Amino acid sequence: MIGKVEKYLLDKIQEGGTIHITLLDPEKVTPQSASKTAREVETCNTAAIMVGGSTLTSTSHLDDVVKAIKKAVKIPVILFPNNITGICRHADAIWFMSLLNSSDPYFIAGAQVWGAPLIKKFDLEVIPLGYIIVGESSAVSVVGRACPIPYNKPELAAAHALAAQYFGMRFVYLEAGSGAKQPPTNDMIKTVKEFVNVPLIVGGGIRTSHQVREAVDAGADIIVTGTVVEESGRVRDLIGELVDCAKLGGARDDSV
Ligand code: 1GP
Repeated sequence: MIGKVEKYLLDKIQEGGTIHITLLDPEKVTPQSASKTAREVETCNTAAIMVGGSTLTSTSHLDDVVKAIKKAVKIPVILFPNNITGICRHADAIWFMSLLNSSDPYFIAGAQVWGAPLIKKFDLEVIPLGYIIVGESSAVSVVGRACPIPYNKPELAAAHALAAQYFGMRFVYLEAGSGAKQPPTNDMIKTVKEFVNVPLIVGGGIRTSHQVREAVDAGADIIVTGTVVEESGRVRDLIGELVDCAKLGGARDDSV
């Protein structure tokens, strides 16, 4: 069943075209810094905050970070877990994600099995997501034991994305890894969009408004950025610029 947060994302894409989501890595923030950043990006019209990273963080720290963000902003907080330790009762929703090109069944369905009862207990909204790692080796590909899909093999990304859709996953995420030298290519985004009709999330290595514009033009429905927020002293300018670019996508009927 489609919950409140998912409906909110779908409506936003339907009405205004591509949306932007800010990713905060709990390992790299304090509750104070997270709430400050969240407030700043909310005023720049980012659509939601995702919380997650590739390394493990203590559950009490994750709790404190999510609670602080929730207190600071009205936009939804969506967990982006790399393991069962990424589940937190204070968030609005969780990407229930399967790393489709992992060679380890734990990251395809194992962690999900062990995490599911906790998600139910916490009454978190679940958004099923097919997660596909592309490009070069990265922290997320190492941790998730994935064999990243080469940038020049878009048809392989499309096959994974189509399988995700056939499994009933309602979003697909093309991930180049946080801080990647190069985001998923336009060709890859375009090819995946030709194959699937679920919303496509693109992230990893996006740092400039030019890159956002390219991803929007290629068909991304959601753009995720994390590193630029962590590294830049001018969060407001940068996110504002990225969000404006994401909006250039305009409303479209084929996105959902
Ligand atoms: C990583 O796709 C996200 O999971 C965001 O990547 O940190 O490179 O923006 P960046």
